[in-house]
Amino acid sequence: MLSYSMLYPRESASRQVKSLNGIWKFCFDPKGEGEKDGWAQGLPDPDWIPVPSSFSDLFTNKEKREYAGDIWYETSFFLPESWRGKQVDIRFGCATHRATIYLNGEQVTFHEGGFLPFCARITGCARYGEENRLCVRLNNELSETTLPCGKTVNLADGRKMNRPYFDFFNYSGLQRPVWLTAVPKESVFDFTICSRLEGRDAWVEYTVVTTGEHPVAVELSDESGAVVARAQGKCGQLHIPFVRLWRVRDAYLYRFTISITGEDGLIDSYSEPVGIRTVQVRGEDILLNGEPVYLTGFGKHEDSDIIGRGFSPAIMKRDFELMKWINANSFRTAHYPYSEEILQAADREGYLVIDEVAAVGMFESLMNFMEASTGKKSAFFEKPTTGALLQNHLQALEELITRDKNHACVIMWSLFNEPETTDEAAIPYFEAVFRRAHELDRQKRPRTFPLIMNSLPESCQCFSFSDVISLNRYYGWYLLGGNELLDARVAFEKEMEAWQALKLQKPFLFTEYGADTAPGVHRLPGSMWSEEYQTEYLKMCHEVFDRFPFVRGEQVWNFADFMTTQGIMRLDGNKKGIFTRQRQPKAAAFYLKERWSGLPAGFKSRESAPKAEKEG
Ligand code: GCB
Repeated sequence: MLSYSMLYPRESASRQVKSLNGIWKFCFDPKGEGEKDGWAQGLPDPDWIPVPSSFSDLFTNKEKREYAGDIWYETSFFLPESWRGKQVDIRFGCATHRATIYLNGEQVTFHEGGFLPFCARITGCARYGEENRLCVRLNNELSETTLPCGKTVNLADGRKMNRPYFDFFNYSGLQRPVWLTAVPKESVFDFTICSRLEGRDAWVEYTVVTTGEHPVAVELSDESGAVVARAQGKCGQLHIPFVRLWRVRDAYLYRFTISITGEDGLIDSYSEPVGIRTVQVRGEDILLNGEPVYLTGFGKHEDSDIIGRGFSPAIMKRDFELMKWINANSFRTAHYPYSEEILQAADREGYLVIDEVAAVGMFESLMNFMEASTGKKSAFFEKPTTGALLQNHLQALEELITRDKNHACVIMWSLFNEPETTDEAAIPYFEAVFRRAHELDRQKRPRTFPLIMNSLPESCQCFSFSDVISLNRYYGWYLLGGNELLDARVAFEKEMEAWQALKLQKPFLFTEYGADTAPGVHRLPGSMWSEEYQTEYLKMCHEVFDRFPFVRGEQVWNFADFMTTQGIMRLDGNKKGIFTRQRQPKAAAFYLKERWSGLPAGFKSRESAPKAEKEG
């Protein structure tokens, strides 16, 4: 179990929450001497910076934009006298990629991994009724034991540089909200729910973890506030007659409230919106509430102009509006866990989410795609770093599942992106990760991982671990593009026939397919990089998908253009977006909108399979 609570900070009669977002002090520390020089007590001659935001695109100076190494943040806050005697934490939405936290000069915690929340307990060293100084030493260097993977090299002038093994810019910093929280000493630490349906009723099994022994009561209320079920004890079941289920694009959220009461009344209460639904894989079907669903949507990124990977409620809102407009019903959190606020919005909007851990770059290859189709082997899981990497992977997985397990929107865990699977050495590593995901998840949601182009039916050693087979395929882009699109289709179908011949009896998803498209470039006839070609390419892929009844979803790469490392293969970033980085549509958006509006929810399920074949 984690040493801190992952519950999202929420106020209640017993809990206080104060935002620490805003303007902080900031210093680069290229020599890594800040700690020795006493920066934990306060930064010398600091610059200022907004939190949350990535730092890179705020500056006009190249060294700052591309900076790799230590960076320091500082802020101060006043702690009310009334918080004395409570358990006081600073909660970071994330700190990329690792952080040491100091309060009033004293180290309070260290956290590894840049995409999940953690808390620094400050009860002991906090000053009540006074100002407190908070300093953060952050480090954004990549290595083969970090998630995501990469390496850090030295340039001729002594500067460090990150070399990611993945295709997105290594944005870092305090990129998500930071909170100050006060909860009673005896408090709700965690809870887990798991629903079961029986006719028109639901049973919600729950477990609550608290830090004390006083009695616990839970209740479930509907959207009007009326209590529909109650129970006593740290674990039990709630019975909901005539349940309103959480459905795709038709979400209904109940409120789950936990209270601890003592001799003198309420000790703590915590409340969270929850959707009631079941998820299951049966044969080739993905079932939500027992009904087959076909996924439409995208692989996304947290990425936008200026703020980089910084959380922005406005960008989040625009993205959901665009996904609704285009008739998407799902997305994958490529290639790392997203801000909790995004999952809360997906719960509210009824979006299906494939929740991915930041296990990307586990194939030593520039940007993860350069050698993808060459058959190159990098013996990644034979490296001496594998043991330490696995530990970090399992830790990140525990944090992810603990954080996201109660979200109705999360229907699947993605445990890697495009790892090297053609080497037997990968097998024990996969075994450990897949097993752990099942142990951690009370709901036993399906597990998957997207397969890279050279993980083929005949060469991949690891696909059988997946409950759902996810393919990232670029026939017509990295392979046989442009005038060879017809040959691309032939090669693509050949691969699909080889999968079909295995009779896996599992659903397949396309978690990536896409073509780089420069917005505003129009060509008649279409040619690579033009908006016309993106549509031609997508149509070709869809014709292939529609021929195979076991394909149960399509997520285009990518929702929007996004920033990557500089290089000859990328023009101001990756341009495979259906929307531009500024969230305006390319021509293909109108084609997708039409295709997705016409697909029935249970497209290709047993009943509609013959029809799908005919249409294909
Ligand atoms: C992939 C990767 C993704 C890349 C994409 C591309 O297979 O999973 O991170 O951005 O290809 O566009 O090359």
